[in-house]
Amino acid sequence: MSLVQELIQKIGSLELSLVEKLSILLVAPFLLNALWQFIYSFRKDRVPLVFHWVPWVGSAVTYGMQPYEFFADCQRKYGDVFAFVLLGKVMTVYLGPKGHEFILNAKLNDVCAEDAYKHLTTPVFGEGVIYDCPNWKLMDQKKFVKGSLTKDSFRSYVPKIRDEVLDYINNDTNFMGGDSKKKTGKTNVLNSQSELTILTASRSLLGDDMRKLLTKKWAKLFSDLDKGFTPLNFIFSHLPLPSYWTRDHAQKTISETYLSLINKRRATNDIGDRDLIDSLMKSSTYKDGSKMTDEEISHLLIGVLMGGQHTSASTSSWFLLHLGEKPELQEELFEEQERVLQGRELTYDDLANMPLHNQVIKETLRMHMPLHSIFRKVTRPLPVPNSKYVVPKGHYVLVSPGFAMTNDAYFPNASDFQPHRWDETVEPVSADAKETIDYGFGKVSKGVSSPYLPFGGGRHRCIGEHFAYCQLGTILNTFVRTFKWKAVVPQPDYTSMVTLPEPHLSTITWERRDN
Ligand code: X2N
Ligand code: HEM
Repeated sequence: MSLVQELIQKIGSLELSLVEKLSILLVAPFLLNALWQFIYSFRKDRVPLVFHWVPWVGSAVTYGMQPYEFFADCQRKYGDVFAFVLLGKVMTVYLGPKGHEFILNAKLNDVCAEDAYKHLTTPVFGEGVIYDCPNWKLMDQKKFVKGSLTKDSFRSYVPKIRDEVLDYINNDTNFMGGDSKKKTGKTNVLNSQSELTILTASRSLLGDDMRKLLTKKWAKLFSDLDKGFTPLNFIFSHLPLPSYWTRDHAQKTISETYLSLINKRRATNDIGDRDLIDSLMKSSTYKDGSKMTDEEISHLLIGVLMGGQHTSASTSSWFLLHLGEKPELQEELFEEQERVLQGRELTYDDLANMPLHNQVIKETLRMHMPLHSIFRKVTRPLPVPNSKYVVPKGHYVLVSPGFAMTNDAYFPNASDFQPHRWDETVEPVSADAKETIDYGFGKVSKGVSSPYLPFGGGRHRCIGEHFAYCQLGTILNTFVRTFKWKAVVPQPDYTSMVTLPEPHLSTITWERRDN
């Protein structure tokens, strides 16, 4: 008989009224949980655990609402290393650059990203890719995708992305709705930027055929899939809820559509150098000689598009809102374009000559790193360097570069949006920062102790950085060319997958420059 059953029986046999017995049963879990924490606090080999009243839930609400405030609070009480309970999981946090190193450069044998993410990602992307395969396959998949994200491909993407943005601005009801006489208006950027992101990413990475499919009928499917990519899905991968069924149906329909395009291209021998699909069809042989199946390619396409969607839409929403508070910066950006372009249309190579545009993106990512928490599951007892602590197998580690990036200790006046803080930044030239390492998808920086890591670091580092800068730079250029706008920057909402601006307050008021 379990201890709990025994306790319940003991309580049952006590000479108390029913109400008294029930209240003991209700209160007991809380008291036992508190007692357990008290005893646990004596273990000198364990990271200090943040006290919580509600078993299982733990600190979920304070963390979920304001993670950076929660971390700052814990840092004051416990220092840079502490643990908290998040919905049944024990999360060990290590704040600051040493934490970046500890977690992002942890050994493959000690921590595991698959076990932290696969419940969320596999039903959305599909089987056999990203976190539903061994790590060496992920490294190869990242190599395959990265192989298609070249300067040449970006050169062909910039005019397509610009074309999509202009078409959207002119014709979508979020902006001019086809009325060329309309000179001013209000737009919810969260709506407009998520649509613009999927349109521009599909047109460039998936090609014209897939872009043409993005009509009203398809918008529903994409939104269904999207609704399956939330923190709720991170906590519960399968629940008997309609949003879970529509997620599964959308995954199936979208991957079948990608698969039929792959089949069509193969059947007509129509494989070129147009997009990511062509590229994956030509090079997706793993290092052990086996090939990705076409179905796996279609799942990888979903994963890559889904990842880029949330991060990029959030970033462009934020920069539009911040620039809306800084009309003088909009003018500086406009002048930068005039100086570089002199009336020409934008090309990819121009983007490199527009430092202020890139600094706007860089500063936006500093203040609003889309992923406020990065997780790994611990698979082997993991000693915390320079301490007596060991993180046991089965616990999780959490790293938050976004915490350092919004901290005055590393970025003076961290809460001010100042793209000019990056003027004349010389990248760190310490030996540590210059050294690189290749985990199988190209060279990345070996050290990850920079406080600025919006794209993560180590073997799971992002490969989408250059595509994101290409897409975001082109969107920013096109907005600055077309509009002047005003906005008030809202608070971040941390309860979604990425740190979004508060949805109901994400409006800009624009006026056309060619008034
Ligand atoms: C219930 C407050 O809301 O009381 F996508 F090919 C594709 C990122 C996983 C973030 C998990 C938990 C928030 C609880 C709030 C690809 C581009 C990737 C990279 C508590 C009451 C996927 C889970 C978010 C926990 C926050 C990262 C992404 N580049 N994309 N209480 O995945 O990279 C990809 C990679 C994750 C999270 C959370 C709560 C490759 C509440 C209120 C409520 N989080 N979260 N990507 N919480 N409450 C990606 C790595 C991977
Ligand atoms: C990984 C951020 C855009 C594809 C990551 C990681 C971060 C990140 C922090 C590391 C996750 C971890 O360690 O658990 C961002 C930001 C983006 C962005 C801030 C935009 C502003 C993109 C885009 C793509 C992409 C556009 C695809 C074209 C990936 C992939 C990984 C990754 C494949 C590797 C996942 C792994 O190895 O576990 N990204 N990302 N990302 N990202 Fe991005």
